[in-house]
Amino acid sequence: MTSDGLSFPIFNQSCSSLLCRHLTVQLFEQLKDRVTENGFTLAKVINSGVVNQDSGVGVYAGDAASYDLFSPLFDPIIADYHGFSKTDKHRSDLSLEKLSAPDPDPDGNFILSTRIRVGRNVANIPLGPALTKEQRNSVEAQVSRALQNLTGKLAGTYYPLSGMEETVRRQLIADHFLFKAGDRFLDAAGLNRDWPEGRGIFHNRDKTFLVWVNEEDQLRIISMQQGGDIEAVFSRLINAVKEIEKSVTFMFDPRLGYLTSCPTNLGTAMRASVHIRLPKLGNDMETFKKITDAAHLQIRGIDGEHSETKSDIFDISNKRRLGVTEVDCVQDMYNGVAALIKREKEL
Ligand code: ADP
Ligand code: IOM
Repeated sequence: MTSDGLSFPIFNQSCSSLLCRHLTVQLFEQLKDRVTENGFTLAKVINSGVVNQDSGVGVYAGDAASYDLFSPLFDPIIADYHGFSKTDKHRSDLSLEKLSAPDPDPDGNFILSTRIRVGRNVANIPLGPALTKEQRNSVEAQVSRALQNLTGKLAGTYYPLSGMEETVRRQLIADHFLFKAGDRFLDAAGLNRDWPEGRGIFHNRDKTFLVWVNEEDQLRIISMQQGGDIEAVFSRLINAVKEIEKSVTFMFDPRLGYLTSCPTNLGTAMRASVHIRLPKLGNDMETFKKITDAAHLQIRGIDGEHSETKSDIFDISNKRRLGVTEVDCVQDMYNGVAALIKREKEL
């Protein structure tokens, strides 16, 4: 049993999370008494995957030290998800000129919208799952101040979640701009403590540049727009990240890249996605999955992670984020989406 009272968890037969695939009794015994300087324990690392057995991954880090102290569990999960070994080293590259992604759907028949986001966390404080209320509020103050200094097309307003009108909040979620409340995966990871205090959203006038504050990561920097102009979306994101980095220093590890609370986001912390209508491939999931697997892409429902696909519109994004550069992430997405459109036209 861990010092905070957890025995080796029982996983359902249907559980296929990376946690249940990699946590052995031996590993549990090895790690059960370890605690980081911010009080993060094995029980906290695995709680989300124990409570939510339908997790894809099921583990969260509370701070940079979690990735070291609990590395016998994190490293195999990271290797499994990203194909990144213990001796690999992450590389970052945000050069627009290296990307080749002309609009794969210039007539607008398939792609509804394109979105690219990166996760970021402030250096020298814990990650969200171990953040105190005071630390979270001070992240909000620091980040909203930095965002207020943005000019030109990035200029906008920060809207705290506390006090936001319910109709406005719901509309922002329905329009795919804002995160949902009460996510059970984040809840069990300790990421919803003191909700809604310290959380909010910044956006420019056109809602093409947005920043989520204190959701799964302290910042999610987002560039999005209607249609399939991937290069324009990437260009805006690069510009925004560079501007924000002038006033906020982010947590970065020479091996693991940008550190994030969920190991799926390590490295680039980038998810480049399109919402795309594919009625024919949607009826031939075997072919659909063959193309997305070959291109290292993930299929999600259009209402966010863990949402069901309800129609013939899918969220298609890069899966690998660590050990590949930002350019590679967007290129993966472009290549796969171009292949999907080609196949859809043939069917
Ligand atoms: P994240 O990308 O931050 O991991 P989710 O998958 O939960 O998170 O998506 C967050 C929100 O972003 C959801 O409302 C989702 O519909 C929206 N979204 C994601 N990709 C796109 C896209 N290409 N176009 C429009 N909205 C998108
Ligand atoms: N990123 C995180 N929300 N997710 C991978 C959770 C999970 O399904 O384990």
